Amino acid sequence: MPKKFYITTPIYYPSGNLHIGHAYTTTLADILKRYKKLDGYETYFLTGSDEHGQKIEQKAEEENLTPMEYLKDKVESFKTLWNLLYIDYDKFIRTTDVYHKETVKKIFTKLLEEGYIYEGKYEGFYCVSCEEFLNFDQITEDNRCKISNNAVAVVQEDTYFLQLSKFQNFIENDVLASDFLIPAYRRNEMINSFVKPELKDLSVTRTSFSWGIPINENPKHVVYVWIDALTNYITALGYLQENDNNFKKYWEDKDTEILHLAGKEIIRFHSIYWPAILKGLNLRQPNHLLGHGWILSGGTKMSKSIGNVVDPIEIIQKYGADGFRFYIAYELPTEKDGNFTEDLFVESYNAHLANNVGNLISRTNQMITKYFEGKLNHSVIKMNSVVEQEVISTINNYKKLMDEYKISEATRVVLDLGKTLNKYIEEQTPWTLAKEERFEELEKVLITLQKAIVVVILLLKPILVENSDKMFNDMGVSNKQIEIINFDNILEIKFKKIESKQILFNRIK
Ligand code: ME8
Repeated sequence: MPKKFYITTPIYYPSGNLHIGHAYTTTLADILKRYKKLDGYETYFLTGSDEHGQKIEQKAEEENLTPMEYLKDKVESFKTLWNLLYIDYDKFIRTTDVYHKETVKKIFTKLLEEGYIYEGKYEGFYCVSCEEFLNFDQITEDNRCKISNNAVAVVQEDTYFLQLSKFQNFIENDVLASDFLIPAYRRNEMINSFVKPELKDLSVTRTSFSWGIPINENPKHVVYVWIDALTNYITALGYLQENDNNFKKYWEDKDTEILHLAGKEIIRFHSIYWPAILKGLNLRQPNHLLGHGWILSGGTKMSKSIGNVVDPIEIIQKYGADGFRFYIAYELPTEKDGNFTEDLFVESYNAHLANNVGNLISRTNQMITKYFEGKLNHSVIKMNSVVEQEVISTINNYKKLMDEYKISEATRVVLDLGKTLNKYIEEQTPWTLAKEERFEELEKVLITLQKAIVVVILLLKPILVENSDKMFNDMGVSNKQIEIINFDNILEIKFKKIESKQILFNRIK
């Protein structure tokens, strides 16, 4: 039985255009999916859009459109961005999809019947931009939301509450005491900020606006963001629906590795509310939540509501998807905040893709073509054993790090191998071996490089999706071989005569 992997991104609000922050999470998810696939897993990758709520209702009104009219173009623009970035998602869920709305109603009823939801009244602060009820410590002295900086509204309305207090013990002693939330330091953060001071019951319906899913029990109430949004991770798989094959396969089966990705501002919802909802529904818990840091711009979070955003499409059109994907993978480790500016991007591209990886492939391709007409005799001469050991330990380190979702560190290990190989060329001076007609030694050096470089290409394949086939071709790997290559057989693959020489990762001036 193949191993199984289910990965999700947050479903983004279509209240504005997506920016680099959204592209960050989705690209990380895509890289992990592609890695798992290469490692023999059956994979399922879910992304989508979170379409209900006051913010969307207001935006549509501003543009004189119905919410559905407003959403149409926005959702198309999400998909356009994902296509430009080579995002290989398996399903795109819209929370306005009928199956989702019907299932959310059933989920609500189930939680109500189980006694986890009760009717009451809410009074307090609300940030429309974040679609979030706020405590005193989440607002500034002049009544602004500390996250979005927008003025908060004071609301008072009838609502249903999810009785989080019933899950206090479970969240503290099971969920947050386990390895569920990554990175580990965020576990204490959640316990100290939200769980220890006592878990407050969560308002889960609204009556002051109508753009949402009306509950069966009382249609003047629409489900408020989190029960609608978080449950997408199971409604998309068919939970409580006629065809629930994917739900059985990717959720109920305990052997499936389930990973949610989310930015740090919504870790609370994913590590407290979501496990509580699942527990209330008597469903299994996901294996991990990777809560990542923010991409900053001018020192604060890059965000639609602040307006300090960089458009990913401009960067991709100027420099290609791979450069962008590489920057995300390597330069923005998930455990801390990071920066994106065009200068930093160009610097990174030149140092790693042009000078290291691109240069390595192009030099080696040229030497094999020039000295051996593109074909080396692998059946007689073996690769250098010291380099071979280094290659094997690189594959092992890389896999270990990727299995811990440490994409940046895993990428570093591959770049280090690239540097070692460039250094190997400098030390072996193949051009001198050629001049002195020491062809056997020369062939061994080039065989070593050819075999080691295809490992570099393979390990970067989940990231450099636009160019990886071209890179393999430049090293004499046929398209047929590319299809069957994996981490176990990479050192045994057969090479054909090198015919291509493509210009990859030129230095950006
Ligand atoms: O929160 N740096 O949607 P959203 C890094 N609909 N990541 C960023 C980022 C930044 N500057 N800005 C955004 C919502 N993101 C809800 C989610 S899920 C059940 C419902 C990414 O459009 C990051 O993943 O505000 C963050 O958590 C998400 O976009 C927020 O997207």
